[in-house]
Amino acid sequence: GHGHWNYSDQIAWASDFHDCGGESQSPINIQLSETVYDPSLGPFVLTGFDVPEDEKLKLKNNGHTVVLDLPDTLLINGGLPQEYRAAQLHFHWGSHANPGSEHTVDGQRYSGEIHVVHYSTEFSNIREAMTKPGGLAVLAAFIQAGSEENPTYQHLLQYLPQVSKEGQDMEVPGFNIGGLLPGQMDRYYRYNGSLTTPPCFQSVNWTIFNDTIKLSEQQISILEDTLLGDDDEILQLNFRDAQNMHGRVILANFR
Ligand code: 1SD
Ligand code: ZN
Repeated sequence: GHGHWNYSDQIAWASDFHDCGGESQSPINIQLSETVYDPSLGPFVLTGFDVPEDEKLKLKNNGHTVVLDLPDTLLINGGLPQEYRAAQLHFHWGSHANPGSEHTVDGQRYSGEIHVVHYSTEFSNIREAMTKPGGLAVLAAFIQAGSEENPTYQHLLQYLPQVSKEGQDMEVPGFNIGGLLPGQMDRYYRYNGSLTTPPCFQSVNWTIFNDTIKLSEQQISILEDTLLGDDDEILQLNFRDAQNMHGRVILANFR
């Protein structure tokens, strides 16, 4: 019914949430041969992403993903046409048998994807910004298996068992949030799209980093196997299918 949605019923989203049927939807497949080089896209400047331990951050299982609220002192003041303030970050993942990133590259899906959601400092809060063109900016990066444990990710993954049920939340100590993003942030793709969940507002300036994040196989399993969704089943495969480009162009700041 209205207001409720799930990943196994994506085709029905547009009947309850009009924008989900729009022409600037996310995620998309990044077809590399069709990206357009734009040398005017500058480097990112992230300010305040190293959060001190005594500052507590809320971690919550919302039934669709796990969300870490970010202090409003985290700012992006480069790489985008205006200044944006961080609101929260969350993840999309698959299952042991299937990868679960939202964006794909030449049809390839990665194990998972992190989204760091920001809103334009022209607005006083994210609610106001999320309905306006360019009101939001999401930084996205792919998660894939590597040979070593990722120490920054342990800061978060260790707490997942404590928020395993839908609606559970807790406070976690601050850490270096920037360490959750790829080591190299100089190469990225850029396009105009939407929230990947209902209400699918078409207000997102998307950045997808070329460099990926490496987690150990065991860390990826913790992400895939620890949380329960709104049906009390294991929360897995929480990604939306690739949406039609409808003539949109994907820019790349490198070639
Ligand atoms: O899925 C998230 C949703 O949970 C919420 O965070 C929203 C912004 O308020 O963003 C979408 S997404 O497009 O970043 N996946
Ligand atoms: Zn997301």
